[in-house]
Amino acid sequence: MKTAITAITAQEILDSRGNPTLTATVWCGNVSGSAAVPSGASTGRYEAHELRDNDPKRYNGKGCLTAVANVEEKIAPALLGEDVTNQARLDRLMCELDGTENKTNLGANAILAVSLAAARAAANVTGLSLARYLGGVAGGRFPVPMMNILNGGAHADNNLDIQEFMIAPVGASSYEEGLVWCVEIYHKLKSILKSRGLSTAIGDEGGFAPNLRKDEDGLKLLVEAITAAGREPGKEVAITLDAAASEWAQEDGTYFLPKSKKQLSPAQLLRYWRFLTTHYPIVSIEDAAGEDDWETWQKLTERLGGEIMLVGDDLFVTNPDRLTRGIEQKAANAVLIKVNQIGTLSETLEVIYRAKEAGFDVIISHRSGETEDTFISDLAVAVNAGFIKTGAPCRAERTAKYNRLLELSKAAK
Ligand code: 2PG
Ligand code: MG
Repeated sequence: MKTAITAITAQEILDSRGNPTLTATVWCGNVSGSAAVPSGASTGRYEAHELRDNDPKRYNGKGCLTAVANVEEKIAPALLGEDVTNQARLDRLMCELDGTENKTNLGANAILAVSLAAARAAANVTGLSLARYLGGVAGGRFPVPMMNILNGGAHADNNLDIQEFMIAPVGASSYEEGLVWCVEIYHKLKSILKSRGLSTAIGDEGGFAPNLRKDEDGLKLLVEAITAAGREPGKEVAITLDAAASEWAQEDGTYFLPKSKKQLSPAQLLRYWRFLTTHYPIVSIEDAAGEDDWETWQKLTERLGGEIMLVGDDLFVTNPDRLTRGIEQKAANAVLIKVNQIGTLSETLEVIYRAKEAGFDVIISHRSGETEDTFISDLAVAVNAGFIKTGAPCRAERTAKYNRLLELSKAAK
């Protein structure tokens, strides 16, 4: 059987923030597939366990040698001889071998590396692109990019509390056209910042990270840049935000915005989002409330859900159970998908299809700590995701994803 797994190897590599992560390679005879695992900075409390060595003398405790050893010494023996195209079984075997809810024993990073590498190996064995292997004849729609061109929050050392100010070319007729628009806007934004003596240094996801008077000024800048690039704000290019408000949530249920040092009650937070969405062409807010604040999420969805996407990232952590709760309670109306939040491809697909069934929008996402791996581009096309969020058109780990989409798009013509 040419699809039988004959070897699995792994090694430690570096991510875009200079922290270690790992890559795994799954072999079927002389055909192989590799995949690397990303890592977040604004990590949700309910994400699957990212296994680190915790050896303070090496990489400040962040080494991934234990995860590498788990792949080679524990996962590999359990999967040898298995059919690489039976993704659901491979993922189930790894989850059983781990035996914990959060993948604490083997590490979600170790499991994910193998899970994704197996899919790549399977695609290579069958001679299909990863997108075609994952999506079959049903896939093939290209996502609208959400480009994070202004960075704040935990992703930059500036004074902006909102983590991501993004542009989405909702009026473009193709992925390529949208990409051109976004890149042109990115460069316009750079010129505007420069002309005002503001910093054009970039944050973790390639967006600019200037100090501004307040977050609202970031929205003004985006509208200005969109207009300067000859696009109509809202109609052709809309704004999307990731507040990453779990970073603001306090024990007592209030919100503290650490950079502006503002304290907001949930009701004030709601009013803030209502104000911004009324005055700016915002079509989506991610993590507009904290990961435990289901009540505010419900209110937000009730009040703003008819007009914009309310995207659960830390709220859902790509977890089927948390998403089901959100669907039942009408908290949010869209889900952010990050493969390493849950740790296997099968569970990721389960969440995507459950979301779609419930009428939720699906946004496939990178992490702030990324690698050159472009798995998420293929995944987005395979599942016909509405959007992909993978940073600014800057920094090779971000552009790799956009470039892979260009490649897939050309191949599809
Ligand atoms: C997010 C992500 C990606 P991080 O919050 O959506 O943009 O950031 O990977 O730091 O969690
Ligand atoms: Mg987020």
